[in-house]
Amino acid sequence: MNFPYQNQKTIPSFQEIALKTIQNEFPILNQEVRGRKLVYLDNAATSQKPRVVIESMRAYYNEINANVHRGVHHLSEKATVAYEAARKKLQEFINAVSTKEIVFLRGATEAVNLVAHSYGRKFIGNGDEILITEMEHHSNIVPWQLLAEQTGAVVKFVHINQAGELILDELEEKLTEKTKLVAVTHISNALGTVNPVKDIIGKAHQVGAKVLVDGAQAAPHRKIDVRDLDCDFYVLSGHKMYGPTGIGILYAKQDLLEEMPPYQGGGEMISTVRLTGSTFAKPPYRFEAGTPNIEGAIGLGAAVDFLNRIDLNVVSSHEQELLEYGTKSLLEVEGLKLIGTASQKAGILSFVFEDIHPHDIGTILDQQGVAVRTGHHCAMPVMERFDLPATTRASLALYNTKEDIDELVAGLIKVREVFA
Ligand code: C6P
Repeated sequence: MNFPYQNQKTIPSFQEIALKTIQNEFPILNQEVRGRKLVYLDNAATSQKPRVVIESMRAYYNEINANVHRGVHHLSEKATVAYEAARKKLQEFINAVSTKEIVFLRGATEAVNLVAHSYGRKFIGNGDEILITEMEHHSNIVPWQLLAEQTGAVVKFVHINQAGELILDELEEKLTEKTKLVAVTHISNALGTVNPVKDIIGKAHQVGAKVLVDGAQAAPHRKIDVRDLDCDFYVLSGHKMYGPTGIGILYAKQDLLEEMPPYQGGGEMISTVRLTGSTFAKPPYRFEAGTPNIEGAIGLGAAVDFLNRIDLNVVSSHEQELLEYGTKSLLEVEGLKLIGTASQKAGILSFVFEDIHPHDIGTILDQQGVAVRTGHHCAMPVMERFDLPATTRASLALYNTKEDIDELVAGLIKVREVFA
């Protein structure tokens, strides 16, 4: 007789129970896609949202919706308090010195563009150098190219090796007194490489360069401490860290923000406006022209609360365990090659599989209920480096499980059957 209670494997572990509870906080995960349980492995593109984030925005509209910093009436005061409380949560989340260093923007892309337009046009001129890397997302490449076109500055690159790691000797060679700014990603969205940003920042500062760190892929997965890093700018997107879309932050050291001219003009960012000219508000408001994304900021604040409560160190070790399991499982699939094998890696599994086009792989996986991203991942120079048009990318979040990886592998076996 098969009596289940004599088999310990039928009893869930502490970790399995905790994961189930976490998954229950994400209503969207509890659904079937094409008749199969949804397996969501496209977290680097955008993460799913926990109940607390969704509820915080619903409550904002149900209870306190009003414009911020403008009214003396009750609702406006409440909305302003909630909006500024969210700024405080972000400040503490990344250990910034002051809320004045936190600018709410649409996301990482807008934040890099702000720095390029405002800091860049004032402080980076003809012949100056901007040092970026071959593994950057387009949003940390194109703004610098546009700036260089406008100012005569030169964009230089640090290349990556076959494992997808920055060639640090090259970085040191290319850092000179001409370098005015280094822009580097904390974690590569296409390869998963975790860059030694603290060392890079130290080296850049020795030649007097400022450093912008693109934290879009880091903030959901590890504790960020901008004071410990000593970065000058840090950008992140809320939607990748369990918050809503359309909101993110630029962190910048206060003295830098004080010196930076406005990026956009409009309401809120001014001190006085006369027909003959205007003066501008202090940071961060100088950079928040117009009515901001109030519900987005509140939702992002709730996402920070959620991450604090779960504990990013726990998240990080869970995802690291999954990454190891995923790496091992994928390498057992014959004909599969991982792209991005850095010794320091986060939960991103980018791969090619025989000579099957990633879009076909993605489509067949989708038929099995498995969501991955396929394409160049807005990192075309990375694809060029590995001489590939595209990869398939599975990216992990705190609610993923070993079973999700097993489903991915089972889906890949199906892909092979279809193409046999
Ligand atoms: N990467 C991905 O699937 P926005 O679009 O502003 O929220 O984030 C841009 C961005 C900047 N830097 C890095 C390292 C990123 O990964 C991203 C967004 C998504 O990989 C969408 S292309």
